Amino acid sequence: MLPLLSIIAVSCAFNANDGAPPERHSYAGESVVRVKLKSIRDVRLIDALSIDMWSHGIYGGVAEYQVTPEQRRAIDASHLEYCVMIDDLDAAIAAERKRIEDAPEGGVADFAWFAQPKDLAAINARLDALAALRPDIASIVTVGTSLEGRPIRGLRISALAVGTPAPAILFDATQHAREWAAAMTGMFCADQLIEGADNDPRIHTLLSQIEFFVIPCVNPDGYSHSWTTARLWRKNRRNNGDGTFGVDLNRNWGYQWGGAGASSDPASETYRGLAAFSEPESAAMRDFYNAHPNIVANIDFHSYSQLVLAPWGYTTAPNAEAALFQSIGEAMKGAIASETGANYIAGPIGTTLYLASGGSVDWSYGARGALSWTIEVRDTGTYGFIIPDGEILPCVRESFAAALTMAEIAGRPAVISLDAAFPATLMSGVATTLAVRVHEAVAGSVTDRSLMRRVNGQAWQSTALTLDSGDLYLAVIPPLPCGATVDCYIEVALVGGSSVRYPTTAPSAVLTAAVVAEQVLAEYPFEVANTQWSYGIAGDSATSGVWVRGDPIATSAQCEDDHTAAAGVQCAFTGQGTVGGSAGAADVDGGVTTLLSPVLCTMTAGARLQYWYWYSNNLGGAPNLDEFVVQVSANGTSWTTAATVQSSATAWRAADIALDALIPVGAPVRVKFVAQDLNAGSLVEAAIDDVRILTTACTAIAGDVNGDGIVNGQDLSTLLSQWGSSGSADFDGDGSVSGPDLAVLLSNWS
Ligand code: 0X9
Ligand code: ZN
Repeated sequence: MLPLLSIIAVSCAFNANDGAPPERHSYAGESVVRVKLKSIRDVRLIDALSIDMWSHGIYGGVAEYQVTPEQRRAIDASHLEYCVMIDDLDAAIAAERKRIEDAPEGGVADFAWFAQPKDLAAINARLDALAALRPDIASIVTVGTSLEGRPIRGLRISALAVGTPAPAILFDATQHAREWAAAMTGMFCADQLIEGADNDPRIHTLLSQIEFFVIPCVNPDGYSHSWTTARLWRKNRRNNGDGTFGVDLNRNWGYQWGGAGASSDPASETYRGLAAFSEPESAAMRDFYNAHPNIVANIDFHSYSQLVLAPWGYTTAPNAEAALFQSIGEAMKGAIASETGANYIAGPIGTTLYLASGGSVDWSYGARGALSWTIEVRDTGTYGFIIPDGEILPCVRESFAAALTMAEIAGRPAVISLDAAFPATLMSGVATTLAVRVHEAVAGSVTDRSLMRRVNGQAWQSTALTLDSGDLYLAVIPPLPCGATVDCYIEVALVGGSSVRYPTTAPSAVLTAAVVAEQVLAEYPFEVANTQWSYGIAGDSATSGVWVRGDPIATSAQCEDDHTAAAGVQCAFTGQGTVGGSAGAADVDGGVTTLLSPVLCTMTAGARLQYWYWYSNNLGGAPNLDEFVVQVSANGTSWTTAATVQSSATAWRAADIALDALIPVGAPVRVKFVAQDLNAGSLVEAAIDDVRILTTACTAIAGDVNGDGIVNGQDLSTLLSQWGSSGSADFDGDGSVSGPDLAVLLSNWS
């Protein structure tokens, strides 16, 4: 934080209301309630019984709504369950105003500037002061002019001279006026980038590579209005000509403008405007993007809900680089958690929040290819837009941590990510293929893409990635011996000789996996009869749908094929139906039916039970009430539940259960699968296939003195150094390393 003691708020030269103070909008008697949304009917009801939605609610969750006293009485009379977040909205707003008025004037030392929200004049004054403080790295940019004539201002921050070819990153905030915490976040980003320019090595490096633009208030008219007149103003200040004001700037951008989650009603808080980019504020931002084709990434800050949101907003369909977005989003979420411990959720807008078309990040990514996120900062609804003073600093700190992490990953000519987490273990003896995304932010900048690997700490080896499709490349780790440890990283070489790596700091940070072997202790694919398995046992109460083994005949609830259609046709399932039978044909009725295994193996440390299952219970008179239970036993008499399934699917699903906590080592392992139709009658169908018990331990190889899974020169030299005395190479245990030990080693030479 910079010691800008000389800055005090200056009066706002562009305030259209320079004369008499405007009359404040009264929220008298209004409150904010959090409503439990148990059905789609609840969502519709509360929409009708509220004046504004503060956060979005989906069926099954909770959301906050602003309500009048009449609406609250109607909610009281309804079946809706709610609790009160802000009982007296006017009082909460007045208390916030008083805190701001009482704050020490010009309190700008240390973090004090971030102790209270700041109005537009204070924001503009501070932008000027920051530029004046470090003219070598910071300069004012003016993006354009708002409808009411206010400049939309920000800072360019970089150690690079203007015009130097480099990727640019844009942080912008406050498209929505009332989201004051977002404006503070933008200001903190600017402040910290400048503050850390010389003394924070991460920031120093970033400023030498990237041109940053920070626009803390994209909607200055609305922002002013939220300070002077209506605290909860969201949109810009367009006079819609029908008595209503305001276009939602974040519904006015021109990518899929006019789609879902935006309103054509001028009175709506999500009014999209008459046309894409009809508003001077969004049009100015578009022009700014177009004037800076080097913008490769963006964060658009909003409040509230604690979300890191990626495109798309206009559809729930994933974008072509969804995996890349998710992995960078998760990195931001992690940076936030390590800064303050706060929990944010990372995901695409459409599936994490709601559909919202015409948003800035959809345009930024869709029309410009920039990796763009919306971050909804604090809180999760306790105070909502009226963020308590003490929460501003942690809020902006964690958001800046996310911004910095994003810049380090995405502010490069190429961006690397893995589709799935790097595996902790690899199977020995088989190649492992990793799906790697290489997003070329600056086209033509990449010369080479490779997987770097080293086994047991030896020399690094390189293999080229192969192109699959789009930005997806495949990296193949060749077969490795059991017991080995492999370190990997991805390296993308750039024109000019520099490179981008994943992890970014490789090889000081690497991706590490242990190579293990799968040992199957027991396996039953149900293809051949095994009379030791019991299909229904004494004490079962089902009157139909008892377990059988065979080739199932499908109904709309039961499978037609076993799991491994290629390797056979048989599985265990609950009751054989007839061709063309109804959904309820031979389903489980009247009670319990049990599929019981014989002793499958002796328990070994680390053993896992794997099987494929089919379970459907969402049809019939009382759907979704029953459960499928899997139990294991160490003695055949007492049983421990290893898994229960309530969710229904007409598909085979895999299960993988660690047995360590369930069965003591050395005990005989038995398993049973229990399908049941209890209480009210419903339609239950289950099937089981490919039951296996396995471990992932390496078998010791005789002669492998250092236990790295390979018998090679290292083992030989250890053996020779122990020649004639006792030691780890005394395989036959005769007290002396000698000829017979050497013979063992050579016979197992890898
Ligand atoms: O609805 C919005 O515009 C944002 N939420 S807010 O509560 N701050 O209004 C979410 C925006 C998601 N981003 C896009 N749809 N582009
Ligand atoms: Zn917003």
